[in-house]
Amino acid sequence: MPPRTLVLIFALFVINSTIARNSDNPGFWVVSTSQPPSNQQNVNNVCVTDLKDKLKLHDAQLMELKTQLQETRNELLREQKLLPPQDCREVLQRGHKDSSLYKIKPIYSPEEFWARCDLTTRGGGWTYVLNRFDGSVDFFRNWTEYKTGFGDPSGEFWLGLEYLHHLTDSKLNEVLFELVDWDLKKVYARYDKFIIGNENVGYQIKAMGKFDGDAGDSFSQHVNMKFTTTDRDQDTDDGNCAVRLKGAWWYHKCYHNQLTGLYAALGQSKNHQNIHWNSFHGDTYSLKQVRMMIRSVD
Ligand SMILES: [Ca+2]
Repeated sequence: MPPRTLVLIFALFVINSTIARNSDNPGFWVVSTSQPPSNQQNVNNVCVTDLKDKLKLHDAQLMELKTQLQETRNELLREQKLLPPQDCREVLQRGHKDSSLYKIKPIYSPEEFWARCDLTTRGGGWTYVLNRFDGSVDFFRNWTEYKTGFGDPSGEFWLGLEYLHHLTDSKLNEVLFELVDWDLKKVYARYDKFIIGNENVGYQIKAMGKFDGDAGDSFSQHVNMKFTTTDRDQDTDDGNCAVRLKGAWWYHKCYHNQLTGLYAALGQSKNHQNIHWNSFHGDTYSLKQVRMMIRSVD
């Protein structure tokens, strides 16, 4: 018998004597050790648990990578203008100059929608939330209408709480209020952060940033408040502020401002049911024009 064959036979003998079929795990071949089988099984169990943990971690990392890939893909498509801009700031960044209506789609919005953009005020890039200037649209509406929006985006209108949530959820936003009295004096109030929660939390104001402006701060008192309409009372008052004040808002008990109140000429206070901003003419002065707009800052 050739020496190489003898070596192979010896090697097979050694391997065969050091490997045994594990009776508890018939699917596995394990190296024999001097440890009792129970210890070996413990070691195996620890290994399996460790592998499962690693698989879970890898699955989570894979999901994260998929999300990043999708976002990068969307970003590229937007850059190539194959996807609508996310908001009016992106409309401005794409080179548009006309303050008009544009189709937008925030990242977390399931659908695209028309938005009115102001591309000139204070650097431009603002998405309208509310616009009132002649009383042509009735703002005394129910929950569904405030959720989905109403009015004419070219005229007086309310964007809709659902869209406002998607916009502020997708990017960090600031909010601007512009107020005009009957002498055409214009003032503003700006807050450098504005986040609206989803419908499950009543479109609550989750965050409101630092104030600046010459209108005075009459909104930060409303932070953490949920939205109240005639048919959904979520304010902190014993009654329903929307019913009493003929509007709908993030009332507390009840207001420091109300931009959805009744439209009325100067002096017609209508029991505080008019459009007002307390630190600008108080709550018995009905403002002539009001705009509420948001702009992404990141
Ligand atoms: Ca109440």
